[in-house]
Parts: sequence; C-alpha cells; structure tokens
Amino acid sequence: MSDIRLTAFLFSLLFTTSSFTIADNETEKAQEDESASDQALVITKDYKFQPAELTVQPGTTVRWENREFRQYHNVWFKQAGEEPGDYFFPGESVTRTFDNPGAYPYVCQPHEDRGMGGVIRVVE
Ligand SMILES: [Cu+2]
Repeated sequence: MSDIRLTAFLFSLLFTTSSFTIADNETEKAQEDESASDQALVITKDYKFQPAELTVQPGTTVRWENREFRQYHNVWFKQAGEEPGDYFFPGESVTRTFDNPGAYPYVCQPHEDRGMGGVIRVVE
C-alpha cells in the first residue's frame, strides 16, 4: 500500500469512527429526553386545568402551574378522601408523584362549582 493510499485509508477510518461517536451522542441524548418525560405539566388558566385529562406512566411527577393573572387554585383529590391541597398563586406550582396505575380525579376546591377539575390517568 502506498503512503497516499495508507493515509486515505486512515482518514476513512477516522471519519467512520467520528460518525459512530455522533451516533452515540444522539443515543445518550435520546435517553436523557426519556428520563425528562418523568415530569408532566398541567396549567391552570381561565379557571380550567389544562389539559383536564392527562395520561402518564408510573413514577411521573405532575406539576400544576398557575398561569392566571390573580386567581389562586388548589388541587384536591376529593374522591380519594384526601384533605384539600394548598392554594397556589400565579407563578406558583404544586407537584405530586404518581407511582401506582389508576385514575386520579381531582377538583379545585374553591371552584368545584364552576366545574374546575381534572383527572390524572396512570398507565403502564
Ligand atoms: Cu380554582
């Protein structure tokens, strides 16, 4: 093999190796994205939970974020017989982690009569 051919061969190896490295990075990035999906967001806006129905996997932490101008809300798992949650004001949020499969309906205590409620469905 001449020097020029050898050099070309080594360069081709180098580029092949490089492309594998890029593929590895993309795989790692995809795995990070997957772990980021352990969180889900529900916003409160115009006296509504949005989305009102949310399906997540076990282990997901749901965050309810208040995006009203002035109005506070809370999250109350009334049907489960729990105590009402704390009020959270615009810019604030509350979280809860759902480990077990099932349907978790909830309401906003002060606005239940306005139909303000939602459900978290935990499905494997
Ligand atoms: Cu409310």
